[in-house]
Amino acid sequence: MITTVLKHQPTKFAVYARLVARRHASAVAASSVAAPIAAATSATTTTSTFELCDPNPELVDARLAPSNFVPSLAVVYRDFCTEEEAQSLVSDVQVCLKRRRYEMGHWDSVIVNYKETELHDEESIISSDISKNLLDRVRYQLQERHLSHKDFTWLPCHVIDLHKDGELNAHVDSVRFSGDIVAGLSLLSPSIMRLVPDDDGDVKHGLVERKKHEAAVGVNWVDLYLPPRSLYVLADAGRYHYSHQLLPSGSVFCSNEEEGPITVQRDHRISVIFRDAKD
Ligand SMILES: O=C(O)CCC(=O)C(=O)O
Repeated sequence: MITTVLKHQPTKFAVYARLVARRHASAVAASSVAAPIAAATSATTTTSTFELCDPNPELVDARLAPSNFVPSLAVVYRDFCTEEEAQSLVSDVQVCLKRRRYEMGHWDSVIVNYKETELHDEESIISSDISKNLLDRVRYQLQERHLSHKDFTWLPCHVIDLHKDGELNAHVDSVRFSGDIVAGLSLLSPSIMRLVPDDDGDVKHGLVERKKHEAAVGVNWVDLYLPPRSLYVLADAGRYHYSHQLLPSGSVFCSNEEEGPITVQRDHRISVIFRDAKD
C-alpha cells in the first residue's frame, strides 16, 4: 500500500523529431540477469515521431549519495506509458512467460522466484501495434536523452517477471555484452530500486562477498521509486559503478522532508529492460 502520494506530475514538452529507431535483428539465447549472453549484431531502422519526457527528480532519493553522484546517472520518468499501453505490453509478453515456471535459483542467487525471456523475435512476439509503438517510444527516449552522443545497437529487450515474493539482489550487469545504459519499464507493481557504489564494476558473486562489500561501502546509496508505468535509466557510472537491487516489500522511500515517506508494497512485477550493446 502506498501511504503517501508523491505530488509532482511529469512535465513534458513536445519535441517532435525524426526517429531513427534501431532495432535488433539477431537471434540470441536466453540470459540471466547478472550475465546476459545476448548479442546484437545488426540493426534495421524505422522513422517515427514521439514526444520526449522530462525526468521526475522527486522519484530519486540521492540524499545519501556519494559526493560525485550526478542526477543523470539515475533517472526515473513517471507515467511513461498509459494504462492501455501497459496492459497491452503485459498481455503480449505474458504469451511467452506463461509457458515458463518461476525459477527459484540457488541459495545466493541474484534473482529468486522469477521468470525471464528475451524478445529476440520481437516482431512476432509483440503482436499489438500499441505495444510496438510503446517499445519504439522507449527506445526513442533513451536514444535522444541518454545515448545521443554515440552510435550504438540495441540488445534484444529482456523481460523479467518477478513473483510477489521474489528477490532481485544487488548486482552490476555484466559488461561482456551490455553497453552504457540499463533502462527498465516497470509494469504492474511499484518497487524501490537501490543503487550502492560498487567500484569494482562487476558482479559480486556470493552472498557473503556482497554483504562484505555493502559493509565496506558504508551508508552511501541512492533509491529510485519505480511506480508502475515508470521508466528508469541507469547510465554510465550509474550502470557501471553502482550495484542495483530491488528492496523488499514494505520498504520506505523518501526523497525529501516535504514529500514525506511512502511505504512501497511490492507485488507481482514485470519489467521490460532495454540495453545498448557493448561498443
Ligand atoms: O527488473 C528490473 O527492473 C531490474 C532488472 C535488472 O536488475 C537487470 O536486468 O539487471
